[in-house]
Amino acid sequence: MQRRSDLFGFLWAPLPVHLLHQGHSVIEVERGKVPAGGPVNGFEVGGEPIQARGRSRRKEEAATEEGGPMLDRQQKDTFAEEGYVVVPRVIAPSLIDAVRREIENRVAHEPPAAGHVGPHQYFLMAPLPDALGALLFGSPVLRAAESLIAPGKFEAPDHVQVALNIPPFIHRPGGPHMDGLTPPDPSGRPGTFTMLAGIFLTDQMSENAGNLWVWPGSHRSAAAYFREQGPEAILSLPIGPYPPVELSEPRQVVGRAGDLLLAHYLLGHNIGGNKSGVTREAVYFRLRREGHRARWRDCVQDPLLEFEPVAHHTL
Ligand SMILES: O=C(O)CCC(=O)C(=O)O
Repeated sequence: MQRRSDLFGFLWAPLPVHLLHQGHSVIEVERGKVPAGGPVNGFEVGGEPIQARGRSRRKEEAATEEGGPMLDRQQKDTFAEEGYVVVPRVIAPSLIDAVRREIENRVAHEPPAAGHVGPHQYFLMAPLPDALGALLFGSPVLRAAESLIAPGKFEAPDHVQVALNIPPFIHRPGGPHMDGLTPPDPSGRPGTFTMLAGIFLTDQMSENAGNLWVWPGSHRSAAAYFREQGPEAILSLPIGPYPPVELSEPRQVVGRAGDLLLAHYLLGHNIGGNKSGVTREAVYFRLRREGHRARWRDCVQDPLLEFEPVAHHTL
């Protein structure tokens, strides 16, 4: 087990959405020492996606058919157990291409500072640009995410995050964070939500290519902490934006353009380094199940409360 010991690792936390404007650039300043990541959920580092083995992988084909089954039992159980799952080939290449063109235009109009490396983010508020809205509403993404909360539905998200990671960025995160805490919602409520939906716009099949880092199972440890300390403890965490819990070894999430990451709100995660020659491009939607705002206290103590299809899972 890894115990977080590096305070410097917690200096960075995402800016709250209500303080972010289009084109706001977030520079991560944390530096830290973390053991190398292990095999990655759904994939083996540098290998073929496990889910994709034995299946044809035609370039212009989205993995999931309209109306077809979404996450299978194993993927749902993986989400419950590890707090995240990567679903291959959810978004059609034509949608990915359209979003990348939109991002290219935005970068041309609001570029990062000359010589900037590492994270560079755009938080776009609703109404979302067409290409970005289509990622969620014109693809199987929403249905895939909702298959974890059925019969629940998500509210329409009020923003989308375009997350670039520009090389060469020599960096290892010192520990995880949770989103929406520094500072919380203007209402005083912490900015909790149900699930992060991340869409890979570029391939990130090897480590240290700008990949998101996650701490598998940390959603369960965080929930145990809030059961013990009470949910309001989320607003006064002792060392940065994550509860002081035992952590597993971190993993770098790998996947290809068009793959979908679904991550539990409580899953500890952070920005990684990028030693590849390519800017990592991803888009994140923060999805909140209808009614979440009123029951956030229960959600942070009972990690599967909003996830009926996996609620049987013994944690
Ligand atoms: O750029 C990334 O992949 C990570 C972004 C992140 O950690 C966040 O926005 O909370």
